[in-house]
Amino acid sequence: GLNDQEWQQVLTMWGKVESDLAGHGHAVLMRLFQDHPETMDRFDKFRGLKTPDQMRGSEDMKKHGVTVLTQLGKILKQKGHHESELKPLAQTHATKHRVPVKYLEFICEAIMKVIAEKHSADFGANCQAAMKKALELFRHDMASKYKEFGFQG
Ligand code: MNH
Repeated sequence: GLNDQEWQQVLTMWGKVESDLAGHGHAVLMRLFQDHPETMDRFDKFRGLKTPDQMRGSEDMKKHGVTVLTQLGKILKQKGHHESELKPLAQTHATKHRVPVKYLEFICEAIMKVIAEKHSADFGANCQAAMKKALELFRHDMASKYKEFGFQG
C-alpha cells in the first residue's frame, strides 16, 4: 500500500486535476483512443467518432471523461479502503462493458501522461511514483474483483 505521505501527494495532485475535470477527462480519453485505438471498440456511443477533430469536438466524450475521473477521484479519496466504491465499478466493467485489465493499464498510463503534460512543474519524481502506486493499487484490486465476477480480464 501507500503511506500517509504518498496518499497526501496523490490527493494534492488530484486537487489540481479537479480544477478542470472536464479538460483532464477529455484529454485522457483522447490520449487513450489515440495510443490504443482498439479500446474505442468498447464504446458503442463513440462509434461515430473517426478523427481526432471529431473527438476533440465531442461533448459526449467530454462528459464521459468527467464520469470516469469523478469515480476515480472518489476511489482515490478512500486511500485504499475503496471496496464499496470499487465493487460496482468492477462489476459493470467485468460483466457489461467487458474491459480487460490491459485496457485499465492503458487508461492509467494516459492519466499519468495527461497530468505530466498539464502539471509538469508540480508532478516531480516522488509525486509521479506515488500516483503510479495508487493507480497500480486501483488496477490490482479491480483485477481481483474481476475474478470474483468470473471475468479473467
Ligand atoms: Mn469505464 C462506463 C469509470 C475505464 C469502458 N466507466 C463507466 C462509468 C464509470 C466508469 C463511472 C459509468 C457507470 C458504469 O457503467 O459503471 N472507467 C471508469 C474508471 C475507469 C474506467 C474510473 C478507469 C480509471 N472504462 C474504462 C476503460 C474502458 C471503459 C479503460 C474501455 C476501454 N466505461 C466503459 C464503457 C462504459 C463505461 C464502454 C459505458 C459507457 C456508456 O455507454 O455510457
